[in-house]
Amino acid sequence: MLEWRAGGTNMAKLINYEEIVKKWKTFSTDMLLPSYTGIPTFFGIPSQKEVKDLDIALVGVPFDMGVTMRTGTRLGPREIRNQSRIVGVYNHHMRMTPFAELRVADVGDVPFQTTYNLEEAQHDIETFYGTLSSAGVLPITAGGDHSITFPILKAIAPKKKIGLVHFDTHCDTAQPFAGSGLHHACPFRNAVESGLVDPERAIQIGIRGGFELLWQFSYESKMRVVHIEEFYELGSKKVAQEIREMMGDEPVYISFDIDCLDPAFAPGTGTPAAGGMSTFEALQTLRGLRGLNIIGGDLVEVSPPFDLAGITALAGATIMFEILCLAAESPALARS
Ligand SMILES: [Mn+2]
Repeated sequence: MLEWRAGGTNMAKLINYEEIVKKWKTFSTDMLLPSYTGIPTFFGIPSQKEVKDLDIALVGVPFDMGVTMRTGTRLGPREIRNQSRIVGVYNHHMRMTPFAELRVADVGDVPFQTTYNLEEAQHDIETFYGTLSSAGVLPITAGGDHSITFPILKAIAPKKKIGLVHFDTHCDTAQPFAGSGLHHACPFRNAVESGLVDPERAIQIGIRGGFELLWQFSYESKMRVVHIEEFYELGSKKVAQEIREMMGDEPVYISFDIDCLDPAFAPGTGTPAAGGMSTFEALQTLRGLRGLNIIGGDLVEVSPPFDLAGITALAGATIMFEILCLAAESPALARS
């Protein structure tokens, strides 16, 4: 017999936990514990290393050796796990919980052989996601800096070029910098040049700030760049509609850099830029993307040392949950 250990007997009457255990494909008794107790996995779901029976794996990539400015995102996955316990398990907008429909687990963090060599570290990331991909498991990731997205795409993108929905302050299509072409400001240049992403089915949303001169590649390769001013002119509904038209039924990856949000909503990040969208506006845009053929997603660049009261990690966990819920409806999951 399960108990509501916080002692809220009224709550226990309202929610039939026995039914939840019976119906949910993903269940952990930690989900019943007060969110400030226990070991903080993503959303309180079970932690397991074995991936073969999963539909979706939640993965941490505690890596920040790809940054061009301030560090700290290596601590992102741990703090997002912590704040995710506050986010909970139910999506009020979609009226669903992905844990009832699918087998989802926190598969832990990417194990690194080395974090002191970008090329080798990216190889470790690619190897880990290759295992998930071979098992037919869809990954949703908490970073880490944005350099992690390129090796993830290398591991999971099918032979056909995929579409990209990218929220960010920066286009991240810069040239090599300080001796490396694998840093966090160029994953999407690498993804296009490697033939993983179709630039004409790539949209970059929320772009602004003084690094504009670095994004020439986005324009030359015909990626769709939605500056923050245009985002506000169009509104989240029209932007979501444009994304849906651009992506159709083809495979799509969603990459969300938390610095897309205004620093008022996400101060804890390495390269913040004032004048961004709110957490709500980002969520509203994502909510317009139900039914896309999502093959994976990530939430990157949360840097807890620069955060205040967990605002950024909470926003990150909330957006990660929204992407997870979108993925839960993806046709890409209809594999078995
Ligand atoms: Mn970025």
